[in-house]
Amino acid sequence: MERTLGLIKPDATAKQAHGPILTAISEAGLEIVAVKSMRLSQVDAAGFYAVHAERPFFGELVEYMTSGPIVAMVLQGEGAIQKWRDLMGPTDATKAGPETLRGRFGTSLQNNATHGSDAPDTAAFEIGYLFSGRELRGLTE
Ligand code: FUP
Repeated sequence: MERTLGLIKPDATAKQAHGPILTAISEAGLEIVAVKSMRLSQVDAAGFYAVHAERPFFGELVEYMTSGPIVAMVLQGEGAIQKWRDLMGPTDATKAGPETLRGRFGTSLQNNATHGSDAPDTAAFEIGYLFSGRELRGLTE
């Protein structure tokens, strides 16, 4: 069983897309191990996207990711990383088909509605960055 980190980004939560997105995840056969709503600080967002720190779009990406609430999810299943990325569609929402989540809810390369880890090592980093061990075991009160 593989795990991946999924995010519903501020543009999608602003248009109340988290309901249909969670439904699509369940219909795709992915298990939602943990889910929570949060607002990232600038430091949180910069650390999450540290791999992009030298890229020209980094500042705007951090601004956007801190512009409103997000929903963070740990998704589990066979081939969960690729399954979630297939469900999201390509990074650039303007190139994403209408059957994909980015095609349905995203509007641009930056405002692309969702995030998903791209490999097992990034999934482990991203899950650990946003979730504690007790949240993953359902032990929060
Ligand atoms: P993805 O793996 O699909 O999340 O895409 P990347 O890791 O390549 O990029 C991370 C985020 O940076 C994307 F969700 C969108 C944003 N981005 C831009 O805003 N501008 C760019 O030129 C490239 C990526």
